[in-house]
Amino acid sequence: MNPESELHELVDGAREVLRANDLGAWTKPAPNLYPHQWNWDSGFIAIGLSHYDSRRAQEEIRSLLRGQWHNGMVPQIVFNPQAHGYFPGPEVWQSEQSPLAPAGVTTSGITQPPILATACRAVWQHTPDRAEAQAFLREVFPHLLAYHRFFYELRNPDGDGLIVVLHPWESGLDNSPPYLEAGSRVVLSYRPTYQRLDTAHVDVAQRPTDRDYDLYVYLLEQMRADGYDPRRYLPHAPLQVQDVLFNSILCRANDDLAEIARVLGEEPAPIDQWRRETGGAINRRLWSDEDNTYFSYDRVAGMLLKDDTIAGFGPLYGRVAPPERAERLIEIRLLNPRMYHPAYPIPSTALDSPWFQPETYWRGPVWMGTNWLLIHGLVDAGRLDLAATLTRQTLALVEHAGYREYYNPFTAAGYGTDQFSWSAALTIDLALPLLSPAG
Ligand code: 9WN
Repeated sequence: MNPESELHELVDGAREVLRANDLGAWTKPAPNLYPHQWNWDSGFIAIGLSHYDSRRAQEEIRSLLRGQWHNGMVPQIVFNPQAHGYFPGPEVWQSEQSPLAPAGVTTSGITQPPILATACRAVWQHTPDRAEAQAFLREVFPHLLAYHRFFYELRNPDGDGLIVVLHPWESGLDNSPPYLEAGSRVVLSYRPTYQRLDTAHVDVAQRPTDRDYDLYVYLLEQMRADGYDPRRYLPHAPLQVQDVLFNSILCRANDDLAEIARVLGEEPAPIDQWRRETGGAINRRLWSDEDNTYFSYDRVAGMLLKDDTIAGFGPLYGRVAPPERAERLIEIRLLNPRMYHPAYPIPSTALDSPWFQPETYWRGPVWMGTNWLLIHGLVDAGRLDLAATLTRQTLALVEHAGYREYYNPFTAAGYGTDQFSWSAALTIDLALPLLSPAG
């Protein structure tokens, strides 16, 4: 599998996808389905770009930061005024009505998994001109600090560092079973009126259901009525999930932000403290000893969301799982062919979950982004053998079906949009270290 010439082809093809989706200073996630700039997509894209065009990678981050809110939030979407055909667009979000929103740009009113500091550190590492690399960090550091402070000041309702997600789209894993469960308890006081546009591009069976969208739009409208201000909205928010993957991503981003602070001669201690708090809370509140895994917590219902998904492995990536828990996660679950180890791992939902569907979005298919997170988690858990195998298996998906949005875990059939930017960007990041410098 993946001999050197094929890896070169994969990298070349990936660069071509990123070129085709490049809109000058930022990259759309996909040609038609996603015509705006997305938060964690741009983080992954910047990591890929940084290997061969660090200036353009820096630009990707700067573009995203144009959308940063006055309270520090970096939004899920920065809208492209030229693009149409994505629902919900700027006319639905109406960010300009909120006093917290930035001027001169329209965005959504929620955030996404905070890999941004991690991406900035990678861009800094890969920038050949060291003075330029340092200047980039100096420029972005206050923005990253404000973003993380937003979480600890405004999304930390229990004061213990366990950050709360208020909309399934914030999780990045929109229709993942914990959100289906927590969402099923939200009482919609009316049925929102809207027209979906995603199913014009992708087979309906591969996307969230209309019922899922009713919840998405309803929550959007609830938040919009409060100007997307967590101070006003959070106290009565009907969906509040302390998401294990989101918090793990934040832990690792705190490590990267603290490192950035050290490089700049800034004070890393408060960032290290955030990291300790969140890591401690994940281990105290989200671990289920009887299930050998971590789960997200439904803060409205006051219970763990015991739906078995890839998010449970998040603490490997976040470097918060103690060795004994990491071992149980890997041996009992990750390598179990009935749960997370089909021919093409890692399924986004466990194979034996009642929610599992191999072709539907976050309910089973394999995604490059989550595999990439897990590969890093395995490296940090000292499982270099497994990380190397998973890297090959992940690249095999692209070899088989191209740069698709997600893949069937049994057959590697590709689903969702084609030409998906983060699948391309992460192909570059995973394949390049496997190529010999002369090759
Ligand atoms: C809503 C852009 C985004 C990803 C998410 C993925 C999908 C959007 C949608 O596409 O979500 O944010 O419209 O379905 O779930 O992770 O960032 O690629």
